[in-house]
Amino acid sequence: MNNKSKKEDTYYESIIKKGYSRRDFMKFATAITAFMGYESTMVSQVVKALETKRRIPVIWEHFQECTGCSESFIRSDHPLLADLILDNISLDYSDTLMAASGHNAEEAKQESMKENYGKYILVVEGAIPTKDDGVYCTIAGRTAVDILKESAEGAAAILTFGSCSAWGGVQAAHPNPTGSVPVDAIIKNKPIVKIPGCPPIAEVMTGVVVHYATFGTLPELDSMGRPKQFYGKRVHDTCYRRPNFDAGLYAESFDSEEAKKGYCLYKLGCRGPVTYNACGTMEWNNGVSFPIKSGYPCIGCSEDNFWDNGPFTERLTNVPGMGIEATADKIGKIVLGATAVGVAGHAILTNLAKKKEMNAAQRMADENKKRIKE
Ligand code: FSX
Ligand code: SF4
Ligand code: F3S
Repeated sequence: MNNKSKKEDTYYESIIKKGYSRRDFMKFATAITAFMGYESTMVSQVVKALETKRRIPVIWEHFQECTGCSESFIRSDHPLLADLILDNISLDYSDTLMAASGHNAEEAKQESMKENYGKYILVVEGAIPTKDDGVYCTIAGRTAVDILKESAEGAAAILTFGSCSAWGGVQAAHPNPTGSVPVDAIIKNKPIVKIPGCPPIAEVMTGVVVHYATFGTLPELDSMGRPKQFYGKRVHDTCYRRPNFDAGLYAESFDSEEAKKGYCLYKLGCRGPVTYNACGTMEWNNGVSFPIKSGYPCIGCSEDNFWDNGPFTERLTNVPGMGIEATADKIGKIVLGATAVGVAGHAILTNLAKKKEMNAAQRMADENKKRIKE
């Protein structure tokens, strides 16, 4: 941490110094290109950037949160990536992940912020309580509001990891007793990238950090400040149960045969149709599964206000913007319960013409079931 010789190395140099081979490096470059959401044709550009760019310091603040976002982040499934993020990209300060503690840690942060003024990335996890002068979250005797303002001042950009720092999170749920707000309610003069999810997918978080580290620019954002490559589609658009939704095949209870067969979980409350996230394509734990694949409906954990949109097992009455490929920008801010296309109407398939479609969907559900078993 805060090691000057490391700061002078390019990413490539530091990777080689760690004892990795050129071949390892190339594999790594291919993996992070995919994490960033790019096609494999971008690998050579990523290689070039890693060969020439020097590390970017990261200051990582934790406020009102459960630390699930850090837990998710450190499970990025690539050893070299973990090395790069946790060491060479360097967390100059993270009160969860750094080795230093107490006064030493606070001094290291001050030193890094001064030395890297205008250049470091500020990662924020957790919401910021504003009620009663911010007393509901203090670190080293200072309020979260105070600390955030100070660390934001010299930041080149701010990444809000998790729905808490992006939207306010569960702390801001009605009646929001501590007056919790997201980062952009306090910081108005810095580029802010929102990476919501409770927690976000590990590869999405690392993808955004590595994007900035390799290209020196922020990824393209949607109108709500989320990177388009990860939040451009609804969970519903990439859900493997989608053919069953389209065919009107819905599970009626959690323990039913239909639920196991891969029938759609819409009637069990699934928020996939109004949730923008990459769970359907990237999945979790190195692509092992995601809530819907594990048999539980999406609760919309990456959406603003999701905590007040329960009960989660109650089905949505209406779903706006049912076109596949619909993006958040096209639909505008999604409000659960907004009027547009009534899913309930869509669901009722009784005529014979639909029978064929249902049989085809049934076959697909069986194949999915087989896939899940494998
Ligand atoms: Fe919030 Fe992250 Fe949910 Fe938890 O730190 S987004 S409560 S997973 O951990 O901030
Ligand atoms: Fe998948 Fe949910 Fe959409 Fe059904 S409603 S297809 S389970 S995202
Ligand atoms: Fe969250 Fe829904 Fe994905 S609950 S983890 S956005 S499937």
